[in-house]
Order: sequence, then C-alpha cells, then structure tokens
Amino acid sequence: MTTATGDRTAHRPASLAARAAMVLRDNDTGTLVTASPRLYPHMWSWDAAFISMGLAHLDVGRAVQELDTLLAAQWRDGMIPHIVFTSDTDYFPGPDRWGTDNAPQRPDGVRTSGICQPPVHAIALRRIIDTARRTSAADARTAEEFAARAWDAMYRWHRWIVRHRMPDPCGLVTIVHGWESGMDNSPRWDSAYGGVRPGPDLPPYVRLDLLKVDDPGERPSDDEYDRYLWLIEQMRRADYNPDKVVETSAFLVGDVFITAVFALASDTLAEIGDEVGADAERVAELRTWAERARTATAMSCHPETGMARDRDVRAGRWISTESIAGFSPLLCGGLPGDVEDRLIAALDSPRWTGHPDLLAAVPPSVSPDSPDFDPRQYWRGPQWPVVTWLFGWAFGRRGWERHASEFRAQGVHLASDGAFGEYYEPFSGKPLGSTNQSWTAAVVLDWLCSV
Ligand code: 2M8
Repeated sequence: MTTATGDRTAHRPASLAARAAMVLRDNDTGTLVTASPRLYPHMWSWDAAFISMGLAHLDVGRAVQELDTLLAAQWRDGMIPHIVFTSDTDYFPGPDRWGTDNAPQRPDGVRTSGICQPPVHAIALRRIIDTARRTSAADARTAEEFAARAWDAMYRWHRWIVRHRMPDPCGLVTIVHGWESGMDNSPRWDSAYGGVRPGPDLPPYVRLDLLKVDDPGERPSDDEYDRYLWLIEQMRRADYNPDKVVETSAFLVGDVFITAVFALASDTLAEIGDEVGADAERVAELRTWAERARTATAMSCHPETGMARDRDVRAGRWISTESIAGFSPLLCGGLPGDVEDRLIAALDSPRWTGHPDLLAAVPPSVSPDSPDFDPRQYWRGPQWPVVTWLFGWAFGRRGWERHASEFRAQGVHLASDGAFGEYYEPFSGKPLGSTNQSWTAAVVLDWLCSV
C-alpha cells in the first residue's frame, strides 16, 4: 500500500519492510551481500556490519554468515579490510590497482583492498544478538555461539587499531586515506587533501563510478580521485606495512568520528565478552581503550562551539569544519553534563536537525547553513540513513529514548519512497547516488522491526 505526498510516493511500513528485504535478497551473492547492485558490486567493511543487522531480521544464520565472510578476509595482523572483492570487474579501483597480493599480512584465498573503515562491527554483533534473543531460543543460540567464536577476531581488530592507528599524542584514531573515514569527500578532509600532491608517475586510470549515477556531480571530482589514487600508490610502495604506511602517507588525520565509534564499539565488545566468557584480561583492555578514545574525543572539542574536531597530524592543527562528525562525543559520552547539553541543543537547532527546510528531521552530513554545504554532493551535505541509525542507536543506549525514536521515525519517513537511496537530498528527499543500496535497506528494516 502506498500514498502520494507531493511528488514522493510513501510506502506503508509493511510494504517498505518487504521491499527492504527484497533489496537484501537481490543483492545477495550467497555468502555476501554487495553494497549495491551496480555502483558497488563487492563487500564493504562497515556496510557489511549494517547489512548483517538487517539480515538478522530475516535469518539470523545468514546474518552471522555475513560477518563470517568479512572476518575470513581479516588480515593476519588483525586489520579488517575496507573492501572484500567479489569476481565482478566493474568497479574501480579493483584488486589489481590495490595490489595487495604481495602484502605479507594479507589473508589467504580472498582479494581485498589495503585500508580499513569505521569499526562498527561489534555494534552490529550486539544488534544481531539482541534481535535473535527476541525472535527464538534457537536464534539466540546461533547468535551467541557466533559471538563466542568471533569475539577474538573482533578483539584483534580493535588491538590492531590501538597498535597501529593511535600514534599521535592527541589520542585520536588516525586514518591514512579519506576512504577510511567512510565519509570519503567530506569537507572535513579538504585541507588535509591539499597536502596530497599526486606525482607525475601516478599510473593512468579510468573511473567507472561516474557511469553509474544519474548525475556525475553527486560523486567526488576527478581532482579528488587523483589524490585518492596517489595515496594508494604510496601504500603499495610501502608494501602495506601498517607502520610504514603511517610514516609515509601524505594524508594522516586523527578522525574524531572513528575515535568515538571505536570507544562505543570497544565498550560494546567488552560487554559481549562478559556475556560469552571471553578472556577477562582482554575484556579489561577493551575497556581501557574505550576510555582512552572517549577522552581523546572529548578533548578534541572546540572551546567555544563545543563541536568535536579532527586533527591534521601532518600539519599539526585542528580541523574545525562544521560536519556531522562534530557531534561524535554524543555517540560515546565523556563530556561534562553542561557541555553535552549544549551539543545536543546544537544538534536539535535550526542549524542542524531542526532546520526548517528539511524534509525529514535527521542530521545532514554538513549543516545547510555552512558555506561547505552542497545538498546533492555525496558526503558534503546529503542525509545518510546509516549515520542517522548509528546516532539513534547510540542515543537509545544512552537512555535518550525521545531522540532515538524521533530519529527512527524521521529516518523511516525519509526512506519511505522505497528507493533505498545511498544518500538523500535533504530538502526534497530525492534519493541520490545508488538506489537499492543494501545498508540503507538494512537500517530501514531494523527501524521497522524494532517498533
Ligand atoms: C563509498 O566509498 C567507496 C570507496 O570506499 C566509493 O565511493 O567507491 C562511501 O560512502 C563508503 O562509506 C561506503 O562504505 C562505500 C560503499 O557503500 O561507498
């Protein structure tokens, strides 16, 4: 059943849930669900986590298999790679361009990229366990057995981050490529990318992404792609050795959003560890790491605006760009009460979620009032349902039920056209980028199944 509102068609919950389930089934290759049918025909690390939570509402065994597929691609040193490649050759940069085949830590039997993405996996595992416990004793057993079996791999992933990505005294988790942030071309990275100067020996390439969206203006520019590819070149030359990569990368940034996610996910993994009887010392380590990351997130806040900031480690300066990442401390806590209240008020204000022209009251990736805002351009303004889901889930966990349920209701409203856009134009609600994007379908399914 659908109703028409303006030029948007709105599906009722049951029909929307059925469509979301269909997207996940259609994008399923058997052992992994691709991030989207045309634009992203492989498995992406943080997409897979969100996708597995959606799958849990359809089949807990299949949800667990999704994370198993991802963990089978974990590098020997613990890193979970950002892309696990299928045999599809219609995406650039593919495995040959990444050239990770000779990296000594690469996994056997599967080809991957050589960087990572936000560590949301323990959060997905928590969600799968909770969903399974609500459905049946058998589902609960499947999820809990998986948690017990996969816990160590997830611990090693968090340990990799601590060992290799917390080198700066500011304590933020550092990234060596904008793609690691998941918010690829966010204006957060503009100044740091200014220091990346592609050499004349950058091998030539042809972009495929531009052929697969309605308007190339929704994707990053060619200039940006040159820099993305140059960073890969630098990493290849360092044989993907994690410490050499950090030493040599022209792009080295403390990412406050990843740091807050890491704190939240480390707490969550520690909690799961308690439930499945994991090694107590390792559980305690996770709690220490969470605390360290929480402190670093809080310390990054701008003394006047209270917004959290990234740090350009190479240039030795804070990045004060006004983006959704500024609200990262709300994910993991750690701020004094009055500062936190101010940040929540800022999120609710007309500059952000309360902006009068938004079709749905969920945060855009950049404030519409910021000079950096572009309503159609990827991570430079549009609304991303997965980001709304993450903040909403964290708010629920922090006991802010009103905020959590508003995000859920408004998130569903935005996605009720049933197109499952990769991202949405905030004023019209037009789906942009890819449609039938798996992680959008997954979070919508989770929202609909949890009311
Ligand atoms: C986008 O990133 C990829 C590169 O990793 C791309 O543009 O080709 C980002 O939105 C990223 O966060 C996401 O995981 C990926 C797949 O959905 O697409």
